[in-house]
Amino acid sequence: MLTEEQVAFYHANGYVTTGEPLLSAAEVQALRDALDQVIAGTSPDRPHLLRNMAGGGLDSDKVVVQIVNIWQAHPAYREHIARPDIVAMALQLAPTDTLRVWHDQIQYKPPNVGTSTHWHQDFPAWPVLTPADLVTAWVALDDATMVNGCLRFVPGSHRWSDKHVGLGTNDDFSPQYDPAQLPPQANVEVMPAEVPTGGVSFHHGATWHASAPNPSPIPRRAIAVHYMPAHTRYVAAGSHVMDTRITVSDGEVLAGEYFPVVHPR
Ligand SMILES: O=C(O)CCC(=O)C(=O)O
Repeated sequence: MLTEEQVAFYHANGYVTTGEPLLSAAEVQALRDALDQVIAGTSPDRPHLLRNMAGGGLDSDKVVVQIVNIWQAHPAYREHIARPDIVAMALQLAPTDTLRVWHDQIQYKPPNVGTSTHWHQDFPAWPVLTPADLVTAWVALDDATMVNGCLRFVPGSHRWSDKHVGLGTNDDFSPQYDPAQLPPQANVEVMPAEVPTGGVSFHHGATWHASAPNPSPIPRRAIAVHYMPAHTRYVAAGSHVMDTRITVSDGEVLAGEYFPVVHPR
């Protein structure tokens, strides 16, 4: 469980890392092996999406392997998204009577060619749901450091606005933003979130975050699970890669077979 200080840190800053690894070495290895199978196309089933997020093929010279809903492809990830320890922590950060998975997401930055994930907030990338109260549990499958492209956060940014229009990335990898959209007390400061193999960091749906390229010989594999509290509702006007899995009507709670309930079980 998270300490009271960690929960308070999350509410103040929009993210928190737990420090010590949560997953054992064997658990991490099982997820790495399953990831290899999914990428090779030899897993029991297929994920919802598998692509190079940077464009082009997986053999390109700039790669972020993005996989959405790897839980659909391999039982190791089906088990991972419902891990009682991570779910219990997510519930401390987003208290609710029913916690569902919106979707999961691998972002794998391969050695040498792994490229950047630009500064963004998750909520504007999810225009099919509201409100922004989702919490993401991001588990490192390799030591994630400043060398191989760990996450970076802007503390407190989840309190400024759910949708900062024009949030982008400068040449020096600092966030590009519009000061006119910030409250007077806002201080745009970037904090790296290094996470050891098997460790977890959590972030809020409106927190500014990014990860830099991976020019190192060390892979940077990670699995993010985006958890939604019970009051998350469908917004039919938006569009998203998960659209084809949504069966509820506009304004209804976003629920269904493809949005597994992980609490209560
Ligand atoms: O894994 C990364 O580098 C980015 C992940 C991310 O943007 C997210 O989990 O919301």
